[in-house]
Amino acid sequence: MKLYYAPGACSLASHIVANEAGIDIDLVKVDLASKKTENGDDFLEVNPNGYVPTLVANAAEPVTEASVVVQYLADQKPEAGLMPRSGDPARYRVQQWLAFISTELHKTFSPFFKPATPDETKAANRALLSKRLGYVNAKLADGPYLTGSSFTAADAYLWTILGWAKVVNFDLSAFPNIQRFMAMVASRPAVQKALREEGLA
Ligand SMILES: N[C@@H](CCC(=O)N[C@@H](CS)C(=O)NCC(=O)O)C(=O)O
Repeated sequence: MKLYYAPGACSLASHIVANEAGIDIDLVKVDLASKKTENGDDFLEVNPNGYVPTLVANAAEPVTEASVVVQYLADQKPEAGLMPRSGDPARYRVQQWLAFISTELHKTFSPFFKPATPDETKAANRALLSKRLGYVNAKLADGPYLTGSSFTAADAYLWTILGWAKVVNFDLSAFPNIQRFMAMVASRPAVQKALREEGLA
């Protein structure tokens, strides 16, 4: 399986899940600006939308969308417990978090990385993020992870997205449970391995 990624981008969540599950993946680095892979190939031929994560597995069509790629990878090794099995009501809880992270957090952080984003948009997004992170912080009080005592694909996604807070100067000090969560996930060997493999540690 090939995982197309950019260092520190949302694709890091898929990379972490693969490492947590012990799945051997081939990493292919993408330059998101030029849409070229590290081998000089045209990434748009792999994913016409030009974004990571993009997973090329067995099917003719690649698997895309961060919230789905992590599920696909977790389902390859259900015994790792990164996604509850189909039919288990707990699966919906993890999927609910994946959708929340994708739509309420990931896409609210994204405009900070675009130079043309107006200041008013940034201010509005900061306010929205504060609100949503207040909710996440309260939920993590029962943790240590989003759905309780075991680490899931949703935790990998949350940790990846909130890692951007530092980059865009979003202060997390008002959210102690989130800070504790960030430190705990950072110390996981699979996470450290992913950071090293992306040249970030
Ligand atoms: N809808 C996609 C969006 C993924 C996304 O925004 N990826 C970013 C990196 S975090 C990217 O590759 N951006 C480059 C681009 O959109 O041109 C998902 O949910 O996975």
